[in-house]
Amino acid sequence: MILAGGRGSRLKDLTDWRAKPAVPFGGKFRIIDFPLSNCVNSGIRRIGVVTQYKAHSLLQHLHRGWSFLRGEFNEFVELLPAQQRVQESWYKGTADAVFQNLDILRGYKSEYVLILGGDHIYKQDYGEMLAFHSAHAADLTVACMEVSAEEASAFGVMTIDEHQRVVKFTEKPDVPDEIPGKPGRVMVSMGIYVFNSAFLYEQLIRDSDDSHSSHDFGKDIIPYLVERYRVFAHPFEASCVGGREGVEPYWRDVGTIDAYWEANMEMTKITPYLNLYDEEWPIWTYQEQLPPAKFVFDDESRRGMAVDSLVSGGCIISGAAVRRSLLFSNVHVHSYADIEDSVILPNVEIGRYVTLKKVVLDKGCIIPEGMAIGVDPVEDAKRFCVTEKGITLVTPEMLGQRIHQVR
Ligand code: ADQ
Ligand code: ADP
Repeated sequence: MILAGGRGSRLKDLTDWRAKPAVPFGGKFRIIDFPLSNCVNSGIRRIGVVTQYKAHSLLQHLHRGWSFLRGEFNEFVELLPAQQRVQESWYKGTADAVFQNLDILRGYKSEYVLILGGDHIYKQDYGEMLAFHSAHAADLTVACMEVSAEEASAFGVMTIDEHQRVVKFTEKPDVPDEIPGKPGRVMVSMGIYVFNSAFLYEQLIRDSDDSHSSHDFGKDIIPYLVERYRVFAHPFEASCVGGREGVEPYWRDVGTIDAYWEANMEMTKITPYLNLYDEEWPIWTYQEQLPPAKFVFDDESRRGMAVDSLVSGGCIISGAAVRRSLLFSNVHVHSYADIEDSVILPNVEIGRYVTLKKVVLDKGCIIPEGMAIGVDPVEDAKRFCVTEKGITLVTPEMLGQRIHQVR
């Protein structure tokens, strides 16, 4: 069950029209492609995606790109939008989102249920986690990783004993408990859970009757279970795919514009942490059929190139220079334009003599000739959204352009 119903409001205007799991990432993908690909590559091919907030582009993407599993082989990606099936409310919390689909979930007749969020970038073999769960005869297994104490308050914080058993769990504490013997380091939940199915159903029913509960896994279910049942912590490094020696396993919450920009920029590095070329662990997505990217060298401007960049199908870079940037599909860049350290979402038109530095351009923007963005932060802040780290987010609405196309 992939939970894809939250808004992700720290992504500001990028999630005005779409849920966070539907936000485009990495020049070609959407965020949800990563957990979905992890499932398929792990051999988990009966998948429900729980949606709620602004789900249109997410549903469209799943419909177009994730219909390749074959029902005949009992493999599927099923869309589970909030629809007030069992009660007159939308999904109140993550546990309620699963509870409201309990009959559908029961119909899958599975022995285990894997529950995860739809909004992180990482590669993980959930099969390893399942094997761990089974070997420890656990009721619930939570994937965990170490973070610094400063970051830890955004997570569910766990204390683990020498047998990997979780002895304490606090959702987003103000003062997180550090790992004994490792000052400044904290063990946190990744929001990825393996449950024994019958046990999960029993607990969801119990929780649904609890009027004090907010019906959330992190806030309610897990703290309750830790005190009463066999809850184990599975270390991410044991199931992370493509990790490199001496490098922390790759997992990114691209929850803010700064983190989103940084994680995208990482992809333009010579050897990114996350290998998108790994045939053993492909990341699947939907992309419409488009002509190949085209580069036109212009003798006058002495330009027509992109370096240290990812350029998708349908793009034309004509007489312009692009450096350390990601161009999603159908981006046209015209002569004398200069683009650096920027993330350009699909269907964007960049006029002549435009300068972009550290900019995230939302889908459908038309940047008029001569405009400079990312050069004068004071001026930019009047029209656009400028982050603490100096990244400028620009949407068609901010440019006074109304969008008619389907996002
Ligand atoms: P958060 O990510 O802050 O913490 P939450 O906002 O509940 O928790 O989101 C979890 C997932 O559920 C997201 O993928 C989101 O899209 C989805 N979601 C949220 N509300 C939903 C709803 N009403 N219906 C359907 N889907 C919904 C969680 C855990 C922490 C853990 C972090 C790791 O609670 O303990 O540390 O994940 O990132
Ligand atoms: P510029 O402002 O950079 O001069 P143009 O829109 O005039 O941009 O396009 C310049 C070049 O881009 C053209 O010469 C052509 O090679 C290529 N181009 C533009 N549109 C298309 C298209 N629809 N199909 C193929 N190539 C195109």
